[in-house]
Amino acid sequence: MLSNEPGHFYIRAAIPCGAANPLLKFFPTFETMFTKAIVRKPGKSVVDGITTAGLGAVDYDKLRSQHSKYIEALKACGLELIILDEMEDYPDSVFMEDVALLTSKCAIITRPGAKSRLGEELGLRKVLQNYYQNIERIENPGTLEAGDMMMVGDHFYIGLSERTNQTGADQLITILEKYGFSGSVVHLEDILHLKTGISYIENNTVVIAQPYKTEEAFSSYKKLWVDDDESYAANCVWINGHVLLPDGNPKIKASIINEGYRVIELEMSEFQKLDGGLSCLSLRF
Ligand code: CIR
Repeated sequence: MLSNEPGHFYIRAAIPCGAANPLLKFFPTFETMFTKAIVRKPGKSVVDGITTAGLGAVDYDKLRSQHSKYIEALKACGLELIILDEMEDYPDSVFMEDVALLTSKCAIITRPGAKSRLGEELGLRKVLQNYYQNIERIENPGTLEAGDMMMVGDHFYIGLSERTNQTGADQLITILEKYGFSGSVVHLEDILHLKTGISYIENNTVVIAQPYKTEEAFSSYKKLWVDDDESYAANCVWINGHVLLPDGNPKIKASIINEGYRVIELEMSEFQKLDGGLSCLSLRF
């Protein structure tokens, strides 16, 4: 099936697709192709972003350089970049992923659960209108940050966290079903967002950290386990056969390469100080 709706399109491979398929290493068959990404430039206020990391002060110049390299990596994966201006009033606005969920049929503007982030989503409709006919939104009292959403084909896992509440999740599921998608919730504890600890890298495979050891929701996936000393790398990003990975995580890097993916390592120290991972920095569609 090939569909060219606004946003990403899907190519369903005629041959069985999966990491278990030894052909994958030689003939990668992509289920999702992304063509674009939206990022937001980090403002100077980013150094005051929300954090629990305790990793010290953010070096703004270094962060900007890391952000530029991130953009180059997205381009190297074949994406066209849409780069939005800084929002100095919103220190965490560089973490673009949280304010919208982009699907192949609609865009959903979220309603951040962190008080200091509420408002980051305003103005986004104007940008998304260039790419989507169907734009939905999460309404008060729903809260939802898209770092809590993990897309697996037509299904969306929704983490219930301190940022995403049941009302937000219910609203999202109603919207998803309207477009022929489905959604299910995963209860989170001691983790910021769902994707802080798990990333779907296509081919029925997840990169997954220990907090999800007993999580039934992911039982059917092939799992590449991330050890505790590399837990930050559980947030990685699949783009068109590549996997973006934070540098300094040799064990999970080797596992991902062994599955036939091309790994691009990126220095992320300044974003890690702000509890932000690789997926948080862009909306891919
Ligand atoms: C926050 O706490 O909201 C930001 N400092 C980090 C957001 C990370 N976003 C994500 O995991 N999707």
